[in-house]
Amino acid sequence: MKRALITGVAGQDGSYLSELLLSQGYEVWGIVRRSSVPEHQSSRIGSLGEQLHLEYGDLLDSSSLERCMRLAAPDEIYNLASQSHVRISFDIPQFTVQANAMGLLNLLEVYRKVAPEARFYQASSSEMFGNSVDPDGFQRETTPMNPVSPYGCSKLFGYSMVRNYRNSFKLFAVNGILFNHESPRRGSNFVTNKVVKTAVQIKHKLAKRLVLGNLDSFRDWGHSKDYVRGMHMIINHDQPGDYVIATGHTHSIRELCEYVFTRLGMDYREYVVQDAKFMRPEELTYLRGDSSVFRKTFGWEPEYTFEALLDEMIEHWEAVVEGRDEARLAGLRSALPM
Ligand code: GDR
Repeated sequence: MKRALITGVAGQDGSYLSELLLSQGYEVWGIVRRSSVPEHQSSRIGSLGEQLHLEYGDLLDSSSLERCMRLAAPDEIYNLASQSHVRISFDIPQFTVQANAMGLLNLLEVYRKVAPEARFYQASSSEMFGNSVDPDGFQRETTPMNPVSPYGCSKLFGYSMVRNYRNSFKLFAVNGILFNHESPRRGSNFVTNKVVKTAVQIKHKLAKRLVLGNLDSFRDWGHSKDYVRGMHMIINHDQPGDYVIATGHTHSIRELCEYVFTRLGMDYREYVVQDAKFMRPEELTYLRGDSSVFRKTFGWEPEYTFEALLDEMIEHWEAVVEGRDEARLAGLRSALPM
């Protein structure tokens, strides 16, 4: 039986990856940070119950990482934990860099010393590209990286350290350079879920308007479920490498709003307003990933289109509002986070 250790296990990707690995017979260990809401009650991983081995730990506490590494004795380590919100990284830049850069380095060091035979996956990000675009309109593995946010800078450090450790210490350490990936489990302060959730609220008269930042940036949105399959493929390849995972399609925030509101029988222009507080000091304006190296190497294809992804998210929030998901209805009535 293979053993996996996942940081960020209670997040969107951590929960889908846990389900995937458990379905393949893995013993799955997850590191969770202590918070006032016990993680085993989290709606994302709560249903997995005792199939998951959860341990308290923190990327900023090396001794906790070492304890978890020894307990889990993993064959595969997935570092999915981070301060993952780009705009908020401008408010808390030092914490973001500590968690995403130093935290990753802490984990790499424990990996190198305690479990060097294991394989290591780092959640790298398209945010590392910043506003670099190849002449054909895509970002790919060879596109220059010029991040435009504290988050992007911290991720570029992590990406580089993983390559450095792979080359210096002959470790099987890899990067997945993932473009935006969403699902009903996405946090409500990321734009897809914010748009879908608020549009459903508006339709059911639980909200009056949707307050957004920049409507004219473009993103390449896929489904988290498709992308965690990709993580597992990369870490199980016969040689370590770094790969872009993306759909190759791009849409603006405006197009996202238009699709979601139209599906719900409304015109987004009547409800969407802009507020500077949701703008970024420097914006990454355009993302469109070329994942042909990854597709060719692994035969991967996404199962979800942009429309199928949003339809699933709409159906999720409709179920919540219509009272088919009572537990979540209470949360829906509370003020929206940023
Ligand atoms: P992103 O995702 O920054 O690309 O990073 P996010 O959904 O936060 O923003 C996407 C785009 O939408 C614009 N936008 C808004 N964004 C948010 N969050 N809230 C708003 O109200 C709003 N209005 C407009 C943004 O300006 C941006 O252009 C995500 C994260 O998951 C990262 O951790 C990950 O690495 C990358 O995707 C790939």
